[in-house]
Amino acid sequence: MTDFFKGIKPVKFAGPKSRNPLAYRHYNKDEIVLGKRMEDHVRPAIAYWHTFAWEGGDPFGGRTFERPWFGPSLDHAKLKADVAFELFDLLDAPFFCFHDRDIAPEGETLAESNRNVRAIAEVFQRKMEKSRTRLLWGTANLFSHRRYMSGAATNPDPDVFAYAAAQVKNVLEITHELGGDNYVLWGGREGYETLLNTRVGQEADQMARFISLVIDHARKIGFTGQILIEPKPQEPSKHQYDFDVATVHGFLKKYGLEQDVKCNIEVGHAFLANHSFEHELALAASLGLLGSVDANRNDLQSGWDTDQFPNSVPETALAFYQILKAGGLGKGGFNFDAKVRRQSIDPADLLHGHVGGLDVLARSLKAAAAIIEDGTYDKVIDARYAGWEEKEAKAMLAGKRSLEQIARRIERENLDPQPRSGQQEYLENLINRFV
Ligand code: XUL
Ligand code: CO
Repeated sequence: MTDFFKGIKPVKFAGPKSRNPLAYRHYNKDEIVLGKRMEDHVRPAIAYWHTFAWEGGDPFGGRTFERPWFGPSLDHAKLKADVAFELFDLLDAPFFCFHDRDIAPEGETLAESNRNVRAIAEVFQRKMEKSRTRLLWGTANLFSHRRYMSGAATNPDPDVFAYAAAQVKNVLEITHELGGDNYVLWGGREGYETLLNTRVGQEADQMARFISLVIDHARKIGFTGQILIEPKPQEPSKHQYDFDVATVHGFLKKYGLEQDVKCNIEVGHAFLANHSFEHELALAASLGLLGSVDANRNDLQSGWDTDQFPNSVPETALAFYQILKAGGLGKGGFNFDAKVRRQSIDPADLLHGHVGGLDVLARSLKAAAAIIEDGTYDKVIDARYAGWEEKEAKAMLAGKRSLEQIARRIERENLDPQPRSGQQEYLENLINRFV
């Protein structure tokens, strides 16, 4: 045991009336909601990068956190792993997620970097024998090093493409060996800073080839987890190719990859793309692309990806409703892609962020389940589309009627459809009964 979290007791469920700030008031992992354990609905994960690797810097100043594991050596990385698993245990977290560069230092060569990552993966392996925490997903950091400044898969230099591919091979294999349920591709630099120096068609071909290589290798090594793209419209690049779910879908369809790849949908990224989180979830579900979720929120004034912990039950409840209607997240989960603020320098702050975030998710899950159990809302929506259950409408939708036939029927039956209320205010009030 390290003494980093000295004096902090394991976080337990204590019920909504508890005044203990480091107890779960709503997150009760074994509570059954719609026939399933709460933990199995949420599948929460702790993000290594924000919680252990981030130093508290912003564009105007550097490190604010003083952590004993900040340093360049493998020993520092081992200490970081010790503290990470202590936090997983304290929070009773079922999952975690990492990038290769979060867990181990970059070496002089790729071979050395890969060895470092493997050394820490072996530390994880041993720790996972004693801990209940499992790997939700692994990923490669293809955006921090200067070699990736013009992209990884979409770099104009094929050697950078190859370097990135070699890096992903290593993390994919390690993710597989650690029993990870998913592998995530976030294209931080897969986009452009200026169109003046960019061939978008060429770069799309490169990105598709890269993803195909990952899919092929995953199959070859027997990885049965999901491969996920994480849409984001911008930041750090001015424009990112995986802009949003709709854009990713078009890309996957063009290259025939839609059966092999799903989406990891992040709240803050949806927001940056001028969508709501629930819009992205609903669309992904309808396209068969709903894979996993990065839970966080943006600051409404900053207009940037601030990665704060979720804090709004009404908003997250609408998201959970979409997830429940889609049949749940399957192998995915809720990764807290969220960091405490740079002034939150105490070890306890790391727990407050996760405890609050998890309680918000628990309340949101219960609210969404209550909406479904009550049934009124679903009935209103069913009634709105009920016309499509009728014979002629079904034939039209199935492509069994031509434009001429449809036009003839309108004349023959002298149809004059009357507008009906969209009932938005009624629906808003109805939902507010549950959130
Ligand atoms: C960045 C982001 C990443 C991905 C993993 O905006 O969300 O942390 O989740 O690379
Ligand atoms: Co993310």
